[in-house]
Amino acid sequence: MSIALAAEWLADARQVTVLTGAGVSAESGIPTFRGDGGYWRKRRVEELATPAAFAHDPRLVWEWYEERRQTVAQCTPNAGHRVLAAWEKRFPFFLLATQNVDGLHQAAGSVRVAPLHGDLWTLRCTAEGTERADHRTPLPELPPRCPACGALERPAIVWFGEPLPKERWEEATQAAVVCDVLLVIGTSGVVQPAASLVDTALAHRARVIEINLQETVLSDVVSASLRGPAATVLPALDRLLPPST
Ligand code: BJW
Repeated sequence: MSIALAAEWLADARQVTVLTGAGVSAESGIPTFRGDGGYWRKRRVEELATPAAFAHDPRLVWEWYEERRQTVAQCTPNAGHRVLAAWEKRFPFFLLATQNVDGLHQAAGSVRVAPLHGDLWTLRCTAEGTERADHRTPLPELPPRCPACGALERPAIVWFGEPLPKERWEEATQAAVVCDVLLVIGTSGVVQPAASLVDTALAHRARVIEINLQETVLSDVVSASLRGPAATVLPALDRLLPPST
């Protein structure tokens, strides 16, 4: 698949939807979940990001998040994030559904964002369900406690076995239904239901373009795959588009 053809599809598109994963932030210095370096203290994400893991050892789970908060706090958006932020002004309809919790799309200027898996900087009270933003890292107390009632707080993140935020998910699904092009960037495509946006878009005759360093479980079903780092491929694609009016 040539990048020139992908650029032609994009140039013809009015409605563009994007699904991003950890790979889009890799070049900002944030490790991905799977593959090399995808483990934390020899544990897989599937063992840490669950309500059961938190109930069993909230401090351990919080230590993982604390480490990630410290990493992310030092990272800035890369050229891939910036191109996607610019594209929301280019296309008449644009939605960026992200599985990432790092906030780098928003930091790059993206507004039309549907965060499917939550936010690293929001804490939720396990007793009352109230949420508050807290950007301090390290947090003064680990695990943190709700300032109002003293109950344990958890990260406001979607763990395995938990439903995605209803409104965000509906928005993303609708955007996959109506789009001309779905870009799937830097995700292994193994986590559901986010990955099913690809099937939804294909079922509604969209062209689906994958951008990834390597082949994934989605590569056989998408319309086209572009191999390479997102922070290089996205600017290259952008340069091939006609000037926006
Ligand atoms: C680059 C690059 C560069 C590197 N440039 N590319 C159907 C079938 C089977 C299972 C299920 C199913 N439906 C649901 C499930 C269960 C489960 C699931 O999917 N399990 C599978 C793992 C088997 N899903 C759930 O439980 C979800 N909830 C749910 O379904 O609820 C149903 C329900 C309904 C009603 C009531 C109750 C329940 C929730 C899923 C939550 C996922 N959460 C996590 C962790 C928390 C977030 C956090 O702490 O950060 O989200 S898991 C983790 O994986 C994280 C990510 O967002 C997510 C996706 O990972 P991602 O982004 O794809 O990263 P990687 O590392 O996998 O891949 C990186 C890619 O980038 C690679 O391909 C690299 O090659 C590439 N790359 N550098 C371009 N520079």
